[in-house]
Amino acid sequence: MPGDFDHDCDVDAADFAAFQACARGPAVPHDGSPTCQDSDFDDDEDVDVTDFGAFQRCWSGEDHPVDPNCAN
Ligand SMILES: [Ca+2]
Ligand SMILES: [Ca+2]
Repeated sequence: MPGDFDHDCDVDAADFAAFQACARGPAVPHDGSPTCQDSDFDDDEDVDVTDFGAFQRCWSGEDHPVDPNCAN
């Protein structure tokens, strides 16, 4: 699921921590790890505020299932 980096079907603070670890700002390439590739919602090789916007749309809260289409 988009934004669900720890694969427990929600998007919550634990997932945000994983996202933050990849966030380096616009035009700074992420490290290429699977988590960072998933954090790069718009597939432009960075994890920046645009990706954070998509992450926010996917935020569901602890133990609330994420919408599979949230990032669209
Ligand atoms: Ca999660
Ligand atoms: Ca990006």
